[in-house]
Amino acid sequence: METPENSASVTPSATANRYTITAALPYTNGPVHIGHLAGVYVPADIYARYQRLQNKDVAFICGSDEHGVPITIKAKKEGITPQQVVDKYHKLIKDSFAEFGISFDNYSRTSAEIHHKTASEFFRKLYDDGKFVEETTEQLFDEEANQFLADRYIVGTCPKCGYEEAYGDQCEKCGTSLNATDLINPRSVISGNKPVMKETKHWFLPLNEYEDFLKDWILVNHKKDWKTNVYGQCKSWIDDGLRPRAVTRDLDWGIPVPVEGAEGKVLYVWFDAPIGYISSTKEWAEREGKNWEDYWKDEDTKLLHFIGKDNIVFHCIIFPSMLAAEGSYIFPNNVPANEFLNLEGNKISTSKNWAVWLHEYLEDFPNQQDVLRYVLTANAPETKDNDFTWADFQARNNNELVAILGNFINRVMVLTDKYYDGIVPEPGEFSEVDEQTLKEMKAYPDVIASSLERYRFREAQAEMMNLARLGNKYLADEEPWKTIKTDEARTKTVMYVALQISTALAVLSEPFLPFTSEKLKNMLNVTLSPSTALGTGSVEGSLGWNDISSKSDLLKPGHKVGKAALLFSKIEDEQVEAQLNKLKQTKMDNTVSNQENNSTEEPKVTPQKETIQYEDFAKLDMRVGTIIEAEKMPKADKLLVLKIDTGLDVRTIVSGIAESFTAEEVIGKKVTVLANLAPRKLRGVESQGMILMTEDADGKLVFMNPDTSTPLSASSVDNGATIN
Ligand code: B3M
Ligand code: ZN
Repeated sequence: METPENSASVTPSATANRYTITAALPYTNGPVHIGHLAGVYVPADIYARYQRLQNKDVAFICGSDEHGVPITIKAKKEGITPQQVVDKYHKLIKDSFAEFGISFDNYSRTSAEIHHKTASEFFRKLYDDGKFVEETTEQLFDEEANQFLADRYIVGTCPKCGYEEAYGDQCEKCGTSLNATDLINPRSVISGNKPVMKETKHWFLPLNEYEDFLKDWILVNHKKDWKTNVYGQCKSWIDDGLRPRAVTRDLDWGIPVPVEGAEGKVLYVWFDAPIGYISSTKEWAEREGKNWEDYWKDEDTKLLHFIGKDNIVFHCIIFPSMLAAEGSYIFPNNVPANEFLNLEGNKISTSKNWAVWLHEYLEDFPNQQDVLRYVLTANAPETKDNDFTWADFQARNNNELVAILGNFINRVMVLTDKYYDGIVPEPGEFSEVDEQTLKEMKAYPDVIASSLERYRFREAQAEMMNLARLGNKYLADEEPWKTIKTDEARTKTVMYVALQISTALAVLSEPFLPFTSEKLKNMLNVTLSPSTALGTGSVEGSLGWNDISSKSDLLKPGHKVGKAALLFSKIEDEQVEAQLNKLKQTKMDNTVSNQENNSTEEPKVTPQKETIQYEDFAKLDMRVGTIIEAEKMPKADKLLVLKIDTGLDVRTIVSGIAESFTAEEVIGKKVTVLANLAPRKLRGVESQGMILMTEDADGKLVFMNPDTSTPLSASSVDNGATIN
């Protein structure tokens, strides 16, 4: 067993008594899969259950995120209304969570009236207090669709990392939060067209005004206790400098902007969604007769946001700035964001159907929710992206859950029934081994708690399994099935000790394996305090987390336990093969549909642009230059910073060719330079022109240089973008 490294900082006395635990509101544009569970909902649930067992006052809050562009895109694709989309997936998602034992105190939805009201009032307060900057700016507009393009309606090249499929509000590759107008080479998701610029009025939250607050709050106060991935992302955004961010959109799906002169505009989904945590808390508090403000405005409440890594900027920078602007709220104490889970070596993808969907899992593995919870926690992407494989799923079930935990409990229950008719025997004198074993058992609540308080769920669960290992080893060493023939008194003591460990496991496994814990409690005939998701308060005779170390008899001699029931069953090779075949089929389907798409859509990828006149062409000032210096742009996969002698001058050009050429390779090359392209800044470096490139038959980039007389055609690449 490991001893806690810095238990001093996490002793229960240092922790709060009230917890508001939020889990990211899932977009209702598809069902939920194992990536969602592993990244957000299982760790959040473990934490909430654990705090309840500590008798803390917990509000575990979630709901469906029903606004935003992904939902309208889905509706368009399926030919139904956005409302139909959200109704369908809200139910599916809510059911999946319930089936997997995610013990939300409330699961609401952002289409709920209470949410519209809460979000509108929040906006209105900031508006009335003069916290917004109202500005008419030019935004991207799709003339064909007759619609402004924001967020996921627009894709283009990320100015920061060069990723070509970045969205209008965020690059999913490097996590940078963007304004749509930042994108290089933007194109409309609706029509594929290049947008035009059109004026429109919006309200901006001037994030720059919250820089000092954020610096102090995150960079000073939370440097030590936030996960390094979270802290690092925040630091880099703050260091890069924050800019005003539009919190309204020209869309017809969302919460109407509650001010005059804002007809046809709605709140930006990332403005309303986090307020969804507040409205969901209100809905719950109203139902339960509580005061919601205790959970959002009391300094003694610990607010925690469980999210995936792509949501960090919204929860650590934007939402806290909104809360600061409002003025009466507490700030999150921690944002334990996880990395991503892959599936069999590939990125989980809804559109490619590369996922294990929760509702499908349950069809194939009925009543085996805990197995999936266990494997996802054992493999949780806590510090880096991780891989889910079916082979690992099988191995962890068969070698750990069945062979260790299941086996131990089964032996204890069967022997207690057989020898003592299910009555806990009176122990004799404890041997040194017994004393040592009980002592070790009593140490586990603190050890597991220390990991949980630091959001190390894999470690915590591994320790819980170590307790089952302790029990298994104890039985194997003490062999009650042998001593029963020779030493009745000794056998009673051994069985008593084994029953205490079983009871400890019923309590300590509850956050991780709630269904198993439930069965175990029933078998042992004990109750937990407080029982799952049912509020607070100790019930006489029931067990809480800390009773494991403090109570002398967890199960008193004379207590009657029930019969053994199977906790886990072996997963057979055929079951694993069936899952792998399913994925193989998905891969084949994807290949076929790719080929189909390619054969029908290929010409669409690079359609010929409209005819231009010679006068247009004549405007291009092209020169032959020589690359005299080259270096890689730090932290950008694609960008090289080049110094080019054009004959006119020596100028700097930032070019997106680093994936095809090294800096050394290009020095001395002759290149064609478009010299009179308006300069633009990339990653803080001003690029003064563009070098022209083309592709060979294999799609490899080739310099259009005068020596090889490459034709001036196909694509030219620069400024991190492919200009077709
Ligand atoms: N719906 C993004 C997502 O599902 C978003 C989270 C909102 S939390 C306030 O990844
Ligand atoms: Zn990027």
